[in-house]
Amino acid sequence: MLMEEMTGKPKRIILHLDMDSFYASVEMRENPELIGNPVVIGADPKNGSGRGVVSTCSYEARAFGIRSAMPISQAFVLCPHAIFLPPHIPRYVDASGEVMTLLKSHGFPFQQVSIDEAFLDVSTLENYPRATNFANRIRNDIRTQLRLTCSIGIAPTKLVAKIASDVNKPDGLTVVEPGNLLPFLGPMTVRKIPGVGKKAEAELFELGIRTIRDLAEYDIQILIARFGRSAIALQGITSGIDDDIVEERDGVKSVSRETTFPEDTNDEPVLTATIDALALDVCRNLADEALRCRTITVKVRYTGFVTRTKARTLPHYTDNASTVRSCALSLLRDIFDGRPIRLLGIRLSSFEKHDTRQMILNV
Ligand code: TTP
Ligand code: MG
Repeated sequence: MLMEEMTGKPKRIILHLDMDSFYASVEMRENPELIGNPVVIGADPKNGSGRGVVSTCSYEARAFGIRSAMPISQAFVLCPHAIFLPPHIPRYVDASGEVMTLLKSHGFPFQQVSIDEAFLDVSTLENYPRATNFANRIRNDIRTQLRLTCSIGIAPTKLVAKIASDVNKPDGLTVVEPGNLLPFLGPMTVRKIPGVGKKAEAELFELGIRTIRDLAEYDIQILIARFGRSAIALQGITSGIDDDIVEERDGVKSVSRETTFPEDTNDEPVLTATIDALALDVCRNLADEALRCRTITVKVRYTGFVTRTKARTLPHYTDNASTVRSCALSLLRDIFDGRPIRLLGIRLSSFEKHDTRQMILNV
């Protein structure tokens, strides 16, 4: 408290969420027969002679020593009976959108940092027990609504929240209150600090710095001489002071709406009416953002969570609901196979900013 008064920095509570074995988990959701097996997503192993790398793998595969970025041939040697699958990126982008929509829905400042991780600034919850309850609610919602698991870290800064989300993976929650920073971080190797790679680690080792505690106790002048001003932030990690705020950095990349039916349905008039309503809804959203789009994607989730998406890119930009509607209906016809549908969605992307000045000049 005293430190906050001195620095004038408000006390913050930051939540970092990272999905567990993300690509592999999405594949397991699509195909539950995979659950419980070592699943490796990446290049084709071609019986051990394959080139390319592992994108990710299930925790069962990790037990064999398989890791992201490892040559796929090595993964094959470690576990030849693993199930090797090629990546289906649109599927993961879609699932990522579901996670991010759920996270954003609570109205806290939000920042997505990669396909499967994001920060929320939950300072307005005021204390750690409330933030912990909120995190458990998110975990539960992701589990029940999206059938995926995640790991969450809560801490006074983004950097520490990110480190925390990683320590109890998978399906973990780690809370680091301000008074616990040094006991939590102190014993960790400096390599745990995001941004400290092999090279920085080796340089720190040369100075005799192995753990974050060593770093915190080291003479800051020597660190600055060696690493420049960035050493201040590096050493400050244990103080809980960090100016890096949670904010959305990118513009809108997509606008989407989806509906989960109260009961799974394959009734065509119901599906058509739903597409009508979704098209109107997304176009209204587009107008609010003063955007026009070129790419329309329809998403269908059948009973049992098998999801299909299909996209079409138009030759021109549009914000017209009936154009979006007819394109979405034709996409739905392409992917609908008659099975009952649990969820139907439309996503618009590839935007241009609607320039009203330009329109007036063009008239
Ligand atoms: P990560 O969050 O690093 O990994 P993960 O979600 O698979 O597993 P963890 O439970 O440890 O968080 O990355 C998210 C996704 O990004 C991952 O599922 C696949 C992709 N990815 C790659 O394609 N190549 C890589 O080298 C890494 C690290 C990730
Ligand atoms: Mg992850």
